[in-house]
Amino acid sequence: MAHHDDQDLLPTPGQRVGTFLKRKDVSQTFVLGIFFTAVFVVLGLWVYPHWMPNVMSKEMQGNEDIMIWFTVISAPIAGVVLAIAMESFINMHRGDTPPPEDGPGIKTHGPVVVIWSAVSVLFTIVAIVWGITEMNTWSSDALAGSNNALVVDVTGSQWNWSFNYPAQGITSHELNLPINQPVEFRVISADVNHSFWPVQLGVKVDANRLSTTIARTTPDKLGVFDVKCAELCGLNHAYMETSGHVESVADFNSWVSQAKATGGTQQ
Ligand SMILES: [Cu+2]
Repeated sequence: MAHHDDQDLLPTPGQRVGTFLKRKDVSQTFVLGIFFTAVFVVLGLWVYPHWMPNVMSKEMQGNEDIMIWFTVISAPIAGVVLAIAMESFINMHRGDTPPPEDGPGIKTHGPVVVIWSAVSVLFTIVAIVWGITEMNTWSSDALAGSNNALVVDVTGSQWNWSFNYPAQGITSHELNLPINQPVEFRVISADVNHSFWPVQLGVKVDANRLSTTIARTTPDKLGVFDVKCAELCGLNHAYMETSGHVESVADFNSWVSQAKATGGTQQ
């Protein structure tokens, strides 16, 4: 266990940075910091992608990319914080009583404040610029696909979703979408605020009572996706979910004609 004399408790002015870096606890923290950073990079690049929902649209791919890369670039921060915590834990004084007096106050260290602030600003700028660029791509994609977009009117109500396809003339509690065709969800609520979230399609938009909100995406993978409500909307909010299907164009068309044959309303 390290012996702490008064010297250890003194603040560390700039000219003593060299001495500070040579301290055993500091170098141990440094090594632990590198180790934990590597762990978070591995988690971000290889583990998280398996835990996250399937990617069934370009928008979802964009969401996952930003989450993965932001985990990687912020790994050193989490790594260093965890290393300091771990170092303190390893060197804790079991059974000690705390010193009767406080050590000297910690003085502000200019360069540390400047570097810390600059790094935080840089991270924020990366997130903002990345987010805006991504949103811009989405809007221009949506604009390019708006002529042949499939329109689905989505209504949220306590506590289920219903889907109306105006061009096809059908209403259903099932959400079926043809693959590779842009879709425009026009979302509204019949009662309280909900939030329409087709998870694997990578979009989410509020469902309000008096104004229609729009979310656009293009499903590019066949399969099942989850439809959830992402706004606490009452007792059965957690159960306000269903599943949707991305189908081949032929399957979608036969579902539409089947639904029409049964009177235009599918349950
Ligand atoms: Cu809801």
